[in-house]
Formats: sequence, structure tokens, C-alpha cells
Amino acid sequence: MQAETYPFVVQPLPYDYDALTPVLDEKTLHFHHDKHYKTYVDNLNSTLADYPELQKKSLKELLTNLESLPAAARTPIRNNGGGVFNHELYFGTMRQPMGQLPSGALAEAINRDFGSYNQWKEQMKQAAVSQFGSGWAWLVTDGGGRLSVVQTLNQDVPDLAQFTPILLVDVWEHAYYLQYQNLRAVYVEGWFGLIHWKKVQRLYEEAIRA
Ligand code: MN3
Repeated sequence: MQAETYPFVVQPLPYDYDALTPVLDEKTLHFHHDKHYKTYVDNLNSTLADYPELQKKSLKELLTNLESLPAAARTPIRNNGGGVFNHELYFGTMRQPMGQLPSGALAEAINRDFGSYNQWKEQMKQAAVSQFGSGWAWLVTDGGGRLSVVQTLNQDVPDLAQFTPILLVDVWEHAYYLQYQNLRAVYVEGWFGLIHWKKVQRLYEEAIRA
């Protein structure tokens, strides 16, 4: 899903704008995808327009080596490149509610590393609800398939040299405020029902094969 290199392109939602109702309504998805996410893509491209030497790098390469970037490009790439990476994974790992649960190797890893699906869910929910201010809660794997839950602030990504993100939930107010106002926990609880587990399993299997 993530476009390889500059110029980055807005990826369409992989479902209709009304597909995630009632958890996320059409208006929320239009604002979130068409305005917020698109702005990150546009700003990333306008930053990279000034740095031909960075235009061949993938988003992952840019975000893995922020310290190696020209000082003036570092913060805009961290914020806007992170914004692109995070939103593409977020929109790409939801789908029309169908009551899926994890299965296969990923389900086994969740049981091994968290105790059970419910214990994982509790930890993920805690990470999402307790994130102070704007940020994300993530499920990541290391190269050996060991899972962990992490939080990041703003549009920061986890350490991509060490971890592959396979799932995340956006807890910026723009993700939920139109519908839930201050009730972040209610939004997060609903989000669990939107998880596209087959896609998450595919990302997990790719990460441990790589
Ligand atoms: Mn967002």
C-alpha cells in the first residue's frame, strides 16, 4: 500500500466511506482521509521537492534514518513522513465489521507473548487510552516474531530498524472527536471490531519472513 518513493501519492481508502459505520462515520473518514492524511502527503512532497538526494528513498528508509537527514528536513520528514506512514497502515488495517479474530501464527504469537487475545486487547487499549495528547498505540513485531505493544507521540513511528509495525490505532482527537468528543475509550473499544485481522496476519508473516 505504501507508495515506494517521491512523489508520494494519496492512497484511496480500501473501502467505502460509509463502510465502517457506526464505529467511524462517513464525515469522520472524509475529514481524516481527505484532509488530514492528504495534508501529510502534500507536505512530505513539498519538503522532498527541495532535496533531490532524498527522492529515491522509501518512506521506511527516510523514517529509519532521521538523524542522517539534512537538519532542516528532519522535523518536517519526521512529522509528515510519519503522518503518511501511520495513516496508510491505520486505514489499511481496518475493514467492514465482520467479527474477525486473529488466527494462525499470529494468534499463537498473541497467546504466547500476551497470554491471550483478551490480555493483548487490554494492553493495547491501555496504551491507546493512556497516551497523553496526540499519538498512536501500536502492535509491532521484531524480526523473530516476538510481539509488543508500544506508544508513540505525535506522528512518530516505533524504531523501524528493530520493529515492523503490523497494527495501530490513531488517538489524535481528529480521529474520533466529531463522533465521540472526549470519549476516547469508547472509540478505541469500537476500533477493535474494525481490525482487518487477515491483513494484519499477512503483515506479520511478511515481517518474520523478511
Ligand atoms: Mn490521524
